[in-house]
Amino acid sequence: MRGGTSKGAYFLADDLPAEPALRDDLLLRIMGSPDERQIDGLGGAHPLTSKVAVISPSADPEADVDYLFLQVVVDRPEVSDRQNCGNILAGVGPFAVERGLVAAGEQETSVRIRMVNTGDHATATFPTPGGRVRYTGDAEISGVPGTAAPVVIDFPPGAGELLPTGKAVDVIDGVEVTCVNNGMPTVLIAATSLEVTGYEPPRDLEEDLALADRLHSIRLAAGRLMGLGDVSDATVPKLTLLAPPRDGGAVTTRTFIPVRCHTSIGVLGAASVAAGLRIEGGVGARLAATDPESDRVRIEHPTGFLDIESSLAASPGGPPSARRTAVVRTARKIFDGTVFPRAVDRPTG
Ligand code: NQM
Repeated sequence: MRGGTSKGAYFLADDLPAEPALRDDLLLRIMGSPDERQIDGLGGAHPLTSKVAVISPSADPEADVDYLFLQVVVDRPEVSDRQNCGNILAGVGPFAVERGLVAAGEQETSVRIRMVNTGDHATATFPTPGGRVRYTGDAEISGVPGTAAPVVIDFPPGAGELLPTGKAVDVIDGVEVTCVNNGMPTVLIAATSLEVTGYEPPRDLEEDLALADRLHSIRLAAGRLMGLGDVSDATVPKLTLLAPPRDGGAVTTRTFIPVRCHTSIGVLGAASVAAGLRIEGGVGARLAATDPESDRVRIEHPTGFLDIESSLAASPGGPPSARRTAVVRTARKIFDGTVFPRAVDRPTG
């Protein structure tokens, strides 16, 4: 399925081995990793198209289904559960209805989802006229051609700290950063403090090897400050370069996930950016144009913008916390069938 601006393989948990090492080995062979072209599997040779959702009925009374997100690394034999994905999340509700885990409503269906990676919850609402998922509609999201049915996703406040380092600003390698987590650990950096404008195309930024070195070093240090430990092999925290808006939004972004530069922006990444822009004294507040009267934040990215509703709750004497986050995405069923994984390699000779 396509979920938002990502694409992945969605599985019922029961159809995969329960043992994580066996499951991951199978998923690598299904997606065609490790191989930078993923030529022998379903993966699309980019982190945004090498994703897996594992869905099962939930034992949590607050949820209908459990959603485990797995990032299948393209060019290394690695599968990571250390991050969540709000784009792939957009396909979880429709998948749950298609597979009979949740009964469809006559007009629309709301599916309560427990996101296993973080323990946070989300509710996805989408049209199901006559009890069948409708994928067509007039919602448009930047980064996806055409229009489709809206999937409205609501996120109640998560359990973690919005400012995991306890500070609005940390200085790493002489660069001011704001470390924020509103569903996705993200390091906000003013693009100009890394000698780029923040308006460059993703490919130009990816080819800047000096920039890559600096981002790598900042990320390792930020990971430790954020309590994530050694993140050299993890896909979090993400790094978002910020610049003043150019198209009427609140801010322009270029997000590293964490090596490739996102062609748009992740949903939970955007949730973290939106919340981060409202942190008093943070690097985002200085250059963003947020409207204090409105929860709506338009985040510009390389292929357009993402609108997100984000509000914070002040806590007297302490850092603020997230109150509510909501976003509109779309999703589409692309293929339903049997996948034939690459066989386990046998030694030759
Ligand atoms: O932040 C890419 C994506 C994502 C994650 C990434 C996402 C999110 O666009 O919620 O959706 O940051 O690796 O799919």
